[in-house]
Amino acid sequence: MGSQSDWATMRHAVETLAALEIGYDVRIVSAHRTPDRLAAFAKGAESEGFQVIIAGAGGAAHLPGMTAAMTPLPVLGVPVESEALKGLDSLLSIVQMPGGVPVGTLAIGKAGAINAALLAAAILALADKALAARLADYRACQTDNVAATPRDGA
Ligand code: RP5
Repeated sequence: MGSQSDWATMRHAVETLAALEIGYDVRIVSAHRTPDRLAAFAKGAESEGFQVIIAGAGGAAHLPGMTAAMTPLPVLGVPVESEALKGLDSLLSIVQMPGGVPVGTLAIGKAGAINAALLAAAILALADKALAARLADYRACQTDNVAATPRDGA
């Protein structure tokens, strides 16, 4: 993520990865404040053993796109909700990549963070049957937890 301030959103991605027993590593890497750290991370991610990168950032959110420019790994971008523009700035910064350098862009905020983890899980599950089974369980559990009728105070 681009900043400590993104953690309140990005922790939802981490919690989802943990629930699915997927190994992860969490780092603050700012495209603007720590550009050298970004280049070192993105260029070395594949050889470090990463398989999918989830990059969350807000405002002028260049982290996902710059990461994608420097790695062959799939990059999933999470637009963090910004105070000034409610994350629309983040979304547009991340989603509108030029053809040739893709970032899989998720929804703004918590839903996007959760879905980035689930999408990463789906990618990894293509080559991991045990993970595919855990992901299927997660989805089934989610379905079971949707009540047929609403309750007061729920
Ligand atoms: C972006 O700027 C970060 O991803 C964060 O969402 C935003 C604001 O950062 P802080 O000023 O809160 O550190 O680079």
